Amino acid sequence: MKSLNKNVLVIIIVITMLFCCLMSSFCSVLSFKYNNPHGHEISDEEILIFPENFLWGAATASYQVEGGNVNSSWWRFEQEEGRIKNGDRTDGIINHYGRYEEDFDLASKLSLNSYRFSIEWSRIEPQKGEFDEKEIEHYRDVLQALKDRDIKPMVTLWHHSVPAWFEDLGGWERGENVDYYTEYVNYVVANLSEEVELWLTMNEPMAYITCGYVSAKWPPAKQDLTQVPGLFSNLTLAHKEAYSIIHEKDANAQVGIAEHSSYIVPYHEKNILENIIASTIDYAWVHYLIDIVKDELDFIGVHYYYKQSINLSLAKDVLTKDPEEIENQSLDRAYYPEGLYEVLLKYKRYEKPIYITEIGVPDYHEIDRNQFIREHVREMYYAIQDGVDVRGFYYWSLLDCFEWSEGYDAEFGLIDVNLETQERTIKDESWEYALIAGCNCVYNDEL
Ligand code: IFM
Repeated sequence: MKSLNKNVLVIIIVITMLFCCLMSSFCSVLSFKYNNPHGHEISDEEILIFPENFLWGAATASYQVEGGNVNSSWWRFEQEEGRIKNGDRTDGIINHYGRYEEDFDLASKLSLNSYRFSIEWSRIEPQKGEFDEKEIEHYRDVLQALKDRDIKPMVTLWHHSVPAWFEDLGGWERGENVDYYTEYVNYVVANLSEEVELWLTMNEPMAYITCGYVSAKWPPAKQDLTQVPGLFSNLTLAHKEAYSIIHEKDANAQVGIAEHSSYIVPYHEKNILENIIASTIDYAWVHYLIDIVKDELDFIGVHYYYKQSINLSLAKDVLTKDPEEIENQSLDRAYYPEGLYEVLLKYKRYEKPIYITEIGVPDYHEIDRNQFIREHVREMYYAIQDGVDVRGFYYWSLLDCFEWSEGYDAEFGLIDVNLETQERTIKDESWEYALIAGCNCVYNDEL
């Protein structure tokens, strides 16, 4: 009976997804035909000013910056031959765990008033049911160090890395394992909720599913599409449970989820099929999940990095890297600031506050980070003008860090970290962001 129920549930989820995708595509094609809402008017103000109390921050994730997370699934993975580019390792490299005070001093120099970071589940609960007080004390110290500098924390409870024991028990594949996550969340929230108002229950669940179970570039590195519906329903359930736990402890807390949203468009604007595929992927990748958890969301965390085009005239790589887009790429990413405006407008329908919880560019590429940030901030300004309630912007990332299977090849940081000496230096290309954060405004260079 139990397994019958589970199968029925999976079938219902798949049918609902397909139905929603089709409806969304249909509506989007209609709007493409009759009301193409592309772009915005350019302001004639020289300086574009943001709402009061706007949060200007930077983000990191525990596994990518701390080092020494020996009980994580990722630790095991990075020791395996050929998993990480150049055989890069995390231990003793960035060491934010030991140097967070210094890093926050630099964040203050950059005029940041907020910092998004994640708690490492595998530190807090290194073995099933064993909670490590010393580690929760560490994060209490981190929060205190932020408070001393007037930097508001945004805390992610789970950012890609899970304890190895959790993965061994089947991880997010098994519905009953959601309870392990809620026990961990209970423990963290009971200990830290007095110091935290902004929580993210999880980071980019769809990226976790895709990289862990489709491309198999991340642990548990399984290519197994049959797991996808179950993972999806377990993760959305985990979010809902965490939402309730946080609110039971603190009714004023603000709880969100961080979503990876690229700007997906038809390569040929008038090609109906490309339009349908683009909006179907957009719906399945981002909005389906939000539709399911929207009653348990106080805000939405939006990540925007690049544009992707659907080009059916290509023999392969239909979700394309077109030649003129590649020109602007690193990590196979096509930068397109205007896409941020379009993506934000799509979130307007939920009528929830939005924080841009990640946006960033690595620095091995020609793109000037000052310009990159200025242009994206400007697009965010226009989205606010057009009614999207954006309340904060977090650059990814504060520090150069471990870019998962890409190792240290992609250095996104506002702050350079010397990988041998751990010495920190604010990059020249980060100062414009400091100006923006300091004045709560951006220079309008489109005039
Ligand atoms: O480094 C990642 C982060 O962990 C999740 N969002 C995208 C970033 C850059 O690729």
